[in-house]
Amino acid sequence: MSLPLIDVHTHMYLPRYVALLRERKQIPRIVSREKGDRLIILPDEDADTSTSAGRPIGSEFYEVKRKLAFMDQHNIAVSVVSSANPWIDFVEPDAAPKLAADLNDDLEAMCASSNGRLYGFGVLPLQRPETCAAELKRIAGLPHMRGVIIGSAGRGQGLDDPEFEPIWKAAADLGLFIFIHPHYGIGHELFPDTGHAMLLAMGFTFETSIAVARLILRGAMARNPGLKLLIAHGGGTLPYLAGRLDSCVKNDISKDFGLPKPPSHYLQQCWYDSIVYHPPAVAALTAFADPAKIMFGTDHPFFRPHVPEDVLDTTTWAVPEENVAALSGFDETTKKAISYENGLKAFGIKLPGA
Ligand code: 5CU
Repeated sequence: MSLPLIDVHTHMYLPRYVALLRERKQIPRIVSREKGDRLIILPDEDADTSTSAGRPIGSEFYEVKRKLAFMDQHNIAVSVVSSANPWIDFVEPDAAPKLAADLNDDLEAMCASSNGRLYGFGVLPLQRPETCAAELKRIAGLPHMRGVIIGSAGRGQGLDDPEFEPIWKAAADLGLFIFIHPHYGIGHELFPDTGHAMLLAMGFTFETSIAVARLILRGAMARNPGLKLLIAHGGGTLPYLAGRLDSCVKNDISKDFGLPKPPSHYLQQCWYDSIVYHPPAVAALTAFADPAKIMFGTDHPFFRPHVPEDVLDTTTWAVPEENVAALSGFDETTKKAISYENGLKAFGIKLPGA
């Protein structure tokens, strides 16, 4: 019998957000084409004027019944759903606080009617940082919300933006998770003509790594020891580069970061999803991070299999399969911990029916 799964990295574009993307003429947007709708979100996709720009978007991106069908197909008992990139980054600052609150209420309502199958990470109006602590406080009162998803770029100045300090403090005080996820990627000029592959594999993972490293080096975790960061895609490159980061900080004759502990100490306090695909990568992650802080994820509905729409919900997707297979070398205790026990504990939830 396969183990039940708790999926902590799984996205949706909520219907209110989809309506907004359909109205837009600029990136991010959804365009209707003869062969179906296309979702255009990534920076480089803006330049592509062909009918195959972006990626196909079907209702698996925004209908809750499709999320539940995917979960049933892959033995996922509970999902902690987050809005997908680029969240509300593009929204005018004055409109952002209300839109964030509306989306957070929509997500709570969706989770509340799921019979314990769905929980959520909300969004924050980062373009108005002074409003975020209050929204976090409001979110903490919503029974199915467990934190917020934040893009690695913040509002464009990185996560060590001094205006974000109240966000870290409020999240730590309220016990809410901050799920750090990439969107813009870095190094675009270094990989021309490589489709989405290099941006997603390298640009996204280094974007996340640099954002979290900056946050730590500027002392946000040292100042807020209760801060719970969940870092996407196995922490990008951080579990592998943590020793190098420690050494470079220690040997930097040009700068004293004034950190009470080396960066790896703070990285070891973080939570990580297990979306790294290969056994050696999960081995590196489990060797570095606290094994009680690694949790299964799928990145659904991205990386959709190329099958006709009418069989999609009964098709086995590669990403969950690969990430379950990547755990196969571990003992039963570790497998159980990553598959579901760590998620249950971190988010204070029960398996439905338990
Ligand atoms: O395929 C993609 O573009 C993506 C994306 O944009 N965000 C994500 O989380 N995964 C894949």
